[in-house]
Amino acid sequence: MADATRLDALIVGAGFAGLYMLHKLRGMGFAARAVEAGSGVGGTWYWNRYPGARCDVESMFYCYQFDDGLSRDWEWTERYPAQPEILRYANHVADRFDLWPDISLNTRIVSAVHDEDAARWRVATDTGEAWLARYCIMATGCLSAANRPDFDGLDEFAGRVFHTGRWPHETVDFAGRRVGVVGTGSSAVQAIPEIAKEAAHVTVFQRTASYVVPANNRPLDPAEQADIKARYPELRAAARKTFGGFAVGIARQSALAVSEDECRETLARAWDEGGIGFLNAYRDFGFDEAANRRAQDFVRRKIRETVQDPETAAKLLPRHVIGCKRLSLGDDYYAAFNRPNVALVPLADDGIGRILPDGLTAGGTRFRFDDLVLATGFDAMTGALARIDIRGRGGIALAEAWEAGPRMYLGLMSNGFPNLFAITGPGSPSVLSNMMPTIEHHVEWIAECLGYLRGNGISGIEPSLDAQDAWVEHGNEVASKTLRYSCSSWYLGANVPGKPRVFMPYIGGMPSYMETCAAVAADGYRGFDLTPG
Ligand code: NA7
Repeated sequence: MADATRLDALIVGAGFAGLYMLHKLRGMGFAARAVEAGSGVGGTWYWNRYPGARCDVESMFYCYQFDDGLSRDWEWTERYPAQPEILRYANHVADRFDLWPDISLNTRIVSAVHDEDAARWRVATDTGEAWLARYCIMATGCLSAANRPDFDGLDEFAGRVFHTGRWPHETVDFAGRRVGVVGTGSSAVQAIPEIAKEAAHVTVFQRTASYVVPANNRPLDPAEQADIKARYPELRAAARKTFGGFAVGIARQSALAVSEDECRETLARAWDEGGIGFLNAYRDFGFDEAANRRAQDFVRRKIRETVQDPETAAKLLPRHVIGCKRLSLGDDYYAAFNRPNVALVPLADDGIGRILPDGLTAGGTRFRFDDLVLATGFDAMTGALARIDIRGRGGIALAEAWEAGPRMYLGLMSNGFPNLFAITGPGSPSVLSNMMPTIEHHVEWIAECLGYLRGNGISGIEPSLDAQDAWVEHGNEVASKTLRYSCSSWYLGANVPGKPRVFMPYIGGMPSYMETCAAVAADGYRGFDLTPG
């Protein structure tokens, strides 16, 4: 470590969070560097290259707002951006702001250890490089650590194994192949119809049936795009006032205040419009079980109408609260099961039995295929941090401090880990919101904070235990009032065996969250201990 390179700020990750953080800090005169495990920038959109990968937030709002020139010049082609287009956008941003000289690619951070005497983070990489940084900023993403189940026999599978979140860069040819897909979450919902177009046969192994509403994707009309751009200031300001920072707000009316027919008509309009706004059609889908059942019934009816074989349709009917797990968007998921080359296998409680060289067993039945696609999601929100050996004051490991679940103040910092920030960390709205403006909000808060520390001769910042405990308690309390607690979702860590069940994102809504963050800063970083020097 003797020849560690000194920096003001080391940023872990060069996805949208890392790119903007780097740009922002460089602009303030800080010596900053982003270190990225991938061979390119883009984070989520670098790794998730599976067929059909597309964002479920509309293009015109899934983009940075910090630079008017960028907003003006970049043209999106579709209502929802496909992965290659988002990746091009990330690369355009890196080019436009000349970020490349300060990004290390193909470099994975393996450890970050706080050196109390030096008041610096000693950061080591898998390439043998070392950095000594005053600030360490985790821009590691919420859905970046792939969840690869430890299936018995997986290593013995003779064919190709793909994880949707670690898709190869070269084109994968499924022509003439029999493909097994495990998982029916958002990634599978997008990938299955595309793979089925090409493969000889697809067998889908479903543990939990998903609610899928149409995206209603379409090309973006240039006039429509120009109109939205012209109205960006007002539209973005309006979005900031919505719960999730999306372009669509939540209706004020209860689903139970109208007749069943009227509710169905409203939902039919939302269905035809497409998008995650479907669940915003009434205000209480997220809070009231009876209201929620109306939306559930609506989608179940749509599944029965779409899927021709009644037995298959019945197997596809979800049973849980809608919106409890992340709602999936897809225009052709249910219809894919009408294809003669797609079969659905609901898994019993004992799940996948064993992977065999040419397939797998489940429920005592043997299924044969050539390629295995694991659409099994992510160790969300904490996984990417847990995979780095992070040690704070007194050598305490983050994994140990978070043994019973993540603990952060405002989802930004954790007690015992001075000068270590997370962008969209657990305890912030993150995955419940539109990630782009949410990322920008955190980046700007952190940048302002570092500017404040520098301007006031402060060398260290760390949340007090009291403030952190109160925030975590508040987060739990808010979450307990919603229906999100009622199913096994990745929001709760329930998809990863052994992970503590804690509702990780903050569900109090973006407006109040942003207000709190601003008030904390305006109050001289209330709840944080500041170290002069
Ligand atoms: P998700 O939404 O976590 O979906 C993963 C799917 O894989 C889901 O159907 C899981 O069933 C299934 N799964 C996970 N582990 C297993 C095992 N061990 N056996 C069988 N099936 C399993 O991940 P995605 O990548 O689709 O989407 C992640 C987010 O990206 C999404 O929410 C959007 O925000 C974008 P389960 O439901 O846990 O029973």
